[in-house]
Amino acid sequence: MKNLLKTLLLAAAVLLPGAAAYAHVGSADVYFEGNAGPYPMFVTVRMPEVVPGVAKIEVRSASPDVSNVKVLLLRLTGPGSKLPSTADVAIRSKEDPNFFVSELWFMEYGALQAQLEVEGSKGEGKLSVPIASFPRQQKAMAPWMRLMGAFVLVGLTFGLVPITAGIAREGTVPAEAAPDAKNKRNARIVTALTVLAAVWTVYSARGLWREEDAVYARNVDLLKPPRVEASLQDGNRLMLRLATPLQLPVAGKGRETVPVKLEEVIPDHGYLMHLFLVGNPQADKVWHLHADRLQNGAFARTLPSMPAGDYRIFADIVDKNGFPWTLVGNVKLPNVAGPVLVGDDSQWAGAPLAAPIAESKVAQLPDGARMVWERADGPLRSNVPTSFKFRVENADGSPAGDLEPYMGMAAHMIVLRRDAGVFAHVHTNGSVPMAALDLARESSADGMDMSQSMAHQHHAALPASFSVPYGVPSAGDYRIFIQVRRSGQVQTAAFDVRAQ
Ligand SMILES: [Cu+2]
Repeated sequence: MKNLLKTLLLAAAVLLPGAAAYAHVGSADVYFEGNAGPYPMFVTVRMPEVVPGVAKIEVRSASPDVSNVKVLLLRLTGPGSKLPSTADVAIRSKEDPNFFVSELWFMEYGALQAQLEVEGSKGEGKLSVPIASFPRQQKAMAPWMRLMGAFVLVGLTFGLVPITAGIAREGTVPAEAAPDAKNKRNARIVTALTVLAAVWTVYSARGLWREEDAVYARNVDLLKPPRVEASLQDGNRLMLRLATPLQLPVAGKGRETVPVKLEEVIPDHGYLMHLFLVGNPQADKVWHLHADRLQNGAFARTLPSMPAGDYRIFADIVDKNGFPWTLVGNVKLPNVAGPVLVGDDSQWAGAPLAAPIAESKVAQLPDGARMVWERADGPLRSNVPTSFKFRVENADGSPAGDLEPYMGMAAHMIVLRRDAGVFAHVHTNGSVPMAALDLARESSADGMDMSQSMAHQHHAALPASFSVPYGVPSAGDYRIFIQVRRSGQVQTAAFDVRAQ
């Protein structure tokens, strides 16, 4: 009975719009470019808003020789990563033979992966796409469904009353005889008992329903971007602490959670924490720093010289299971005097985000060079998988020849919506964290394409043009920062755009 009710409750969960969540803020869908053996693929995972829920996995092959794509879902790490379910055969589009779509049920929270098995004229290939699965909102039940549920529950339960009473009154009475006094008395007792049982059943079903609802609401809350509290010590040391401990709920296990320890986060492209401090509310200054972990799970970072002001904090970490969290917060700083930026730390300052927004496609770089956003004509559309293409050119317009990997990658893109409801830190292979990608490669080492591994990118001469696969999740004004390294120096370009 309990399981049946649970199934009904889950099946009936319909909802209220709520704030979207974490790992990247407000940007849950996965955009990923990678090779399945010989086949370059652009994969988009459209995440369900509720879990359990159905995700749509869209696969676009860059080459026309792919004939078949299968997709299966499994955990990113641990025993579950070795126990694949049956693969779903993706449906090939009739209009576009290079486009395949698969729909998969997401039942669990946490770090998962979609494994693609691709067949074509060049043989087989595999590709693993890390996915962060979490419920984003709780939906209110539609009134008609609420009414129907109540009717079924109350109607069926109390429907037992006349049935049991009838059995008690007439079950033992011969066909043509009438029930005697004893039969009638039994019937009254049975009626009373059945009514009591029916009331108890409906009452406990209501309790079970409410508990299930409360647990789900709590899970949505636990997986919202965690708040970080910031304080300044010794004039320039920024201390970061979680407002409440991180917990990953376990789907379908009531109030069970797994604690996520900051002591156990894993490095993501070389650092445990990518710390972004963004001028608030103008987005006219950005620092991309890397904080050190202290023994008690707190993080700290000695700040460079910074002007007084209000700053938004976005701090990206990846837990040991490959689940990415973006910690968010605010800090008011006085004028800070600190050391000069070195190594992979970087900074940008520019014009405030204008209102109304002034779209830009060209950004000046420090030495007279510029970065050009090769944007298609027309507005930027939200939720459309897009290759954000950029080109770095010298002052004379020739392609820059001095691009080097910055933390192992050609470029880092930081996407910020004006109201900070969206923050994403993405790379040339997409929105998945590099640390999760490394875990996916470890967990399925057979036949995986390693050519994009960071190790292979070091010391390579990089082309002046590159692209970042991503889709902005919602309409609004965005500032997009692109960070590259040229001749040993990190340079940042900013572009403004309104998405529809
Ligand atoms: Cu990055």
